[in-house]
Amino acid sequence: MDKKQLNKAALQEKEGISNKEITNEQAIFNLKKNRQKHPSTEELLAGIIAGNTAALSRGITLIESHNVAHKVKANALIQNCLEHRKPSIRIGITGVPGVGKSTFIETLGTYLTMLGKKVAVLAVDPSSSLSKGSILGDKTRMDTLVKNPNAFIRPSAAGNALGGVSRHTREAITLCETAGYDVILIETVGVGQSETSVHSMVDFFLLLKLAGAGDELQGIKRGIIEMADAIIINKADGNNLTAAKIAKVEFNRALHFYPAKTSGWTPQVVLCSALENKGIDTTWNLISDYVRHANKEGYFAKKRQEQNSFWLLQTIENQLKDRFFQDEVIAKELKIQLELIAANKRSPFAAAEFLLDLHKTRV
Ligand SMILES: Nc1nc2c(ncn2[C@@H]2O[C@H](COP(=O)(O)OP(=O)(O)OP(=O)(O)O)[C@@H](O)[C@H]2O)c(=O)[nH]1
Ligand SMILES: [Mg+2]
Repeated sequence: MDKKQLNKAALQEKEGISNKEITNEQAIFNLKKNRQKHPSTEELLAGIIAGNTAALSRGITLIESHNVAHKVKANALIQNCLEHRKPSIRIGITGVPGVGKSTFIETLGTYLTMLGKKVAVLAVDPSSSLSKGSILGDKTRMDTLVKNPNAFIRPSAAGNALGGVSRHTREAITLCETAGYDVILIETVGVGQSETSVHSMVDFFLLLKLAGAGDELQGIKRGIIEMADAIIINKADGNNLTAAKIAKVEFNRALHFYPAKTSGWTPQVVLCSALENKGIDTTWNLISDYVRHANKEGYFAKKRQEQNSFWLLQTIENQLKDRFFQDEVIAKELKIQLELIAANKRSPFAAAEFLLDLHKTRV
């Protein structure tokens, strides 16, 4: 009897479970038993399909790894997950630091689990690393959700390249859907390109705002408002409530000046207090209305397809760049060409052409 069969037999004996159930259960058993060992792709896949959070976490760690062997494994895992994905709603949540994104996710996530849903939270933060910055704060602000058995919270490690972070997040979504999470919430802080990337991987995009502060103060770019399917005015509580009500009227008026969405959906403004659990149900009803609307129009699936095409092209672009800049010969020659340009001995275009031709000979 090999080790796998031994594990299977031990588990069967311990749990008294049938042969049919054994594959996934066995995988989880193996994962728990061999915590130090690297699980095989099959074990990870079976664990993820069974909704095991340890397997899901390890799967995400694998896709975030820069190790070449891990990348091969990660690609196989993602490929195998595709056909096992369950339907989900992907929601992006953005807003300036401190607007209350994490608190909002904590309240909305808890509400959704009370409706019987499984909720996964992924945080994209290009400005912080796992050990410092707001991500650690996020963990503490999702105190209740973190302990909820129907919730899974995963901060994304900040990579050097934003493209990397986004790609990992998108792949993490696939793993969460395979694990049976109905709602995927993606938190991103309004910095750099992160909202644009998150917008292109979600079905519904929520912008959290504060009343009484101008757009400039809130660091909100016009493009972000255009991307939003709903604007949530958070912290509509206590002394802030009156200002929040005024802001709602103003936003509703302002939204008329934005071009109509291709989905045919009219963005809505909702008052919310994440802290006092107000407006959370209204927000969810709104999202559900959107999903119904988008499904009826065939837009829901169409948008996901368009996003897939976008990510294919994006990935090619990123990988071509990576391959080019990681090539040692190119790196050396690039230095020389930069010096030639600085000395006015070569034009940037001629240098680019030279380097691209050189690269062509090396692939
Ligand atoms: N009064 C009030 N305070 C809130 C509300 N939501 C969040 N806060 C407070 O605002 C502060 C920031 O909340 P977070 O949820 O961490 O904000 P965030 O947008 O996730 O912040 P970053 O992750 O740093 O970008 C905390 O002190 C929260 O308690 C709310 O609805 N009302
Ligand atoms: Mg946060």
